Amino acid sequence: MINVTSFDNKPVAVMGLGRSGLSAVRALAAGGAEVWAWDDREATRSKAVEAGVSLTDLYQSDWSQLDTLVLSPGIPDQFPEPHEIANRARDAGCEIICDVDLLAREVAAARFVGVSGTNGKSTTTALIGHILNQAGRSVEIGGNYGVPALELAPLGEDGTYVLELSSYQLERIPSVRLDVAVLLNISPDHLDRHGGLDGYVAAKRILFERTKEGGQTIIGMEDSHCRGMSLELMIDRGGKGIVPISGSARTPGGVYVDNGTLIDDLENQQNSILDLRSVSTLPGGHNWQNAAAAYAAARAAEIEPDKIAQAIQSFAGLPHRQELICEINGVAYINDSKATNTEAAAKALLCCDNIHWIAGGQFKEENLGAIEQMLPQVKHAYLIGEAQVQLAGLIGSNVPSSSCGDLETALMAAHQAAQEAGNGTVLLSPACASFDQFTDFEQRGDTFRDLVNKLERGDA
Ligand code: UMA
Repeated sequence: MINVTSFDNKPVAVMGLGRSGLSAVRALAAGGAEVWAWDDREATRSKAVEAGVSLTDLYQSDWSQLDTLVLSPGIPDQFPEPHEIANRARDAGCEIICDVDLLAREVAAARFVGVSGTNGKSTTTALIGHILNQAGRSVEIGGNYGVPALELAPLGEDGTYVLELSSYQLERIPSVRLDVAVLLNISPDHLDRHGGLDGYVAAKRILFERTKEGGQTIIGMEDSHCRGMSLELMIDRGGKGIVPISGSARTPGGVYVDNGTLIDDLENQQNSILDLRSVSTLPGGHNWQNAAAAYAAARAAEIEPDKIAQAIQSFAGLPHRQELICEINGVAYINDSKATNTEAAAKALLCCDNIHWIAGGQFKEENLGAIEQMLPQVKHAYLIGEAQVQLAGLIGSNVPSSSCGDLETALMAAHQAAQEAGNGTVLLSPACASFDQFTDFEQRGDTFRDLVNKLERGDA
């Protein structure tokens, strides 16, 4: 854990006592701050008290004594409506930050790599961390990735923090100075929270504003938003420190993947580095783009190409992202619970054949988007949660679908059909948020994995 000393003997407000809020309270208290901590949910407040946190009702507080509010990333301060505590903070002239900013203030000497994008952030963050680790570097990974920034170990100037940064966090990190910024891709997501697509894109753009002078910017070339931003950056920075990457198309002067082969063109040499088709934990073009980004970030840290290639090959992959749980009688069972939007689910569908597809939950979009083109791969869709009727309507009559209600019913139906066929894939790739039936995508994926393991053991 990091002790945050910048508020020694001063009051600081922390609103939201989830994972990031609780760790901020602990880190600030350990550094000598007078922490005023609050959460709207009574149950969460009780849990916090049990964990030793003393509460201060921020609705009753004298805000003139405060100059900083640490606001949990999930609590809005602008759209769809500003939270009342954010309004109070603003009216009192307080700065609104999140836990990641506190980390940056405290360990400013360390190197920082920030990874953002709509999809692929966690895999890329983990892969960069793995490569640096394999190269013997001192490295910590966290942020939106799941480990709150202040839970990480303190690092000195020879250490690197690799942080997954969500659009929510990017809006609250004024002190962060990145040595390497990675923007993978942008497709519509969290639009309500950012007041629309322009607001979401603007939040992602903050990544570049938080990059050190002389730092590197690694940027995906596979969508028009990122391509547009890279052009802007090229003009602003005279082409310096910008590394274009792609999982599918040639990006001169950058890192790209050509027919599965990772190519380093950073010095315009087009060096072949590795056949990514042999890396089973990074399937599909989207993961190849993640690998290209991680390779470029590792090269920015001056790690040798052959060491990077070796480390990519030993990457174990992440749970809930196209995670192969097992094969039963020739049928593969894949947990892709992290796919909470259509863009992410389409990527998993692209990688499989004869798919018994489990989808549904809370749908955040208006149409099937990129999934539409993948429907011919789907044998049958097993739909769950709040969105089951809406998804059935969007899928239409081209692909058979069933409304199954819950995950267990859907899995049993998919399992039976796939086993009768004797091949193919049972894929959980929901294209939806999980909150209608689960606490988060992790609980949804863990439930799926447990059920599949029971099927494998013959217990179900
Ligand atoms: N709360 C209030 N009032 C409100 C709303 C919420 O008091 O009006 C309280 C809740 O009762 C709860 C706390 O705020 O106690 C929740 O805060 P939070 O939503 O920021 O969640 P944390 O547990 O702190 O987790 C956050 C990130 N969550 C979000 O951004 C929504 C986690 O990202 C991150 O892993 C964690 O910090 C550690 O850094 C998760 C996520 O879903 C994975 N991120 C989104 C995504 O990836 O799409 C952005």
